[in-house]
Amino acid sequence: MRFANDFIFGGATAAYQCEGSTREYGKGKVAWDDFLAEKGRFQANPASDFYHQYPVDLKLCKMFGINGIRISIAWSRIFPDGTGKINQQGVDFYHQLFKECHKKGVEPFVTLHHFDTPNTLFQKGDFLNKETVDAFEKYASYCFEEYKDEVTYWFTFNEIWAVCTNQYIEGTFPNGEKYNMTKAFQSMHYMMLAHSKAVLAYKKGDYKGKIGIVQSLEYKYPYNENKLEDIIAAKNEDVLQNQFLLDATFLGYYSDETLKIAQKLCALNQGMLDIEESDLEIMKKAAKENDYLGMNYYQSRFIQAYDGENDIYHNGTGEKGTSRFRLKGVGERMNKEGIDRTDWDWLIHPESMFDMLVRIKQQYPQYKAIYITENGMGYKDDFEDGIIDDTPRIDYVRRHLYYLLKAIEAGVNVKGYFIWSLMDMFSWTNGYNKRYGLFYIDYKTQKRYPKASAYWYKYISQTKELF
Ligand code: BGP
Repeated sequence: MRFANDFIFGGATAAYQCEGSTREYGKGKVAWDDFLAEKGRFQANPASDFYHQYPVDLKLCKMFGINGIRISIAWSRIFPDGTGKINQQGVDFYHQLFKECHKKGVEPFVTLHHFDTPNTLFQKGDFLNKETVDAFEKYASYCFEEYKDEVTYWFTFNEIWAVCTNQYIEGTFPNGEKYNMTKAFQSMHYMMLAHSKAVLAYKKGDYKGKIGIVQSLEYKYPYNENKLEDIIAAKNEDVLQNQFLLDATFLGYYSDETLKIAQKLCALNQGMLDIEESDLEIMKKAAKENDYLGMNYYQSRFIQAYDGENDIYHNGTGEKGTSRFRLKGVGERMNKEGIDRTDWDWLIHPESMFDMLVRIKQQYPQYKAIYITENGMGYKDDFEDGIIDDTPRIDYVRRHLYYLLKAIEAGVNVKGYFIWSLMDMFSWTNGYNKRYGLFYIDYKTQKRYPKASAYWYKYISQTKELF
């Protein structure tokens, strides 16, 4: 089996993780700026200095057969306070960037929000406050019009689940709150409302391009598939991360099963989800208009029933075996014999990508197309004698592409694959020793070096065959 000739072999980036210049050129503050400074472990400057180095990165794309790039616009570069005053320098920067993409024959796939709500809105409650929903719609509409000649492929949000779990359950994103299921669900709902409003605004504008959303999905298997408690635990986690957001995306409402489980999980915090009928009206209209789903896929989970105290520990250093994720009344994530893990305890389980793709086709037959918008392996790359041998990363990607091809064979319409990441960059909760790039970055000099995976990826994109 081969990849279709128009298949996108892309590389993914995100503004805050690669641009650097976080407080320069008129950019407004985001909550991360202070959060990282307080923690004192690492910061997002200069990161990969994409703000200045993008011509180099796009040249590398062209040289290495990478025909698509995921870029996100930093909302606070355009609207430093989230709404109101526009920062022309920021507007111009993205014009230049998109123009350079086209000059190099690299199609930009542009995300409007990748974990970086402007601080002014964040401090007022972020997406728990409907003011942010409306501000997002305005920002999105501004970008649709401003960049209509340069951007054909839009995504509203990157990984609503990651935002909400890390902000309100795991406590690894600002403001570091933990175990608040109700806030996580409520914020997911309002972000889906914001997505829906932006999709409808785009379609109303009658632009020539397409629009969708990026969700981060993980297949949830019961640890013991013969044990009812584990089956229930796996379903809890599935609704929490996958089904709640997939329902909102494809149906525009929450199925009875989804709602029942969501309310059960909110009740664990004596909370209740507030979903207004008028929100659902908007979401139902928008659900029909999504042109594609972006699916970020890294790993699966094996869940067993858990009734002890909440206990989450994030392995942000790469010390294998230190992660814990146990949520009272929801479930506990387990390792599984025979399934290897990265140093950050992410399970390497490529078959599960096939299971997730087929599930979407079966459960939501109305989906139109899917792009794998992120997949890749965090690895402690060594730079030895000018050679960066990242064979484990090549294996990881090869095995995922194999199951992706199998899913296409099974009838799933997958149009492209973006490796996370194009080049090494800042990792939100892990810093700089967790590298993902096809291109190694020496952060002192900002020089780029192709890793073995870059040469391998080039070969695949040129031949359209998997080796
Ligand atoms: C996704 C995000 C990316 C990126 C990636 C790797 O959730 O969309 O921004 O960071 O995961 O995650 P990490 O950097 O935590 O290893």
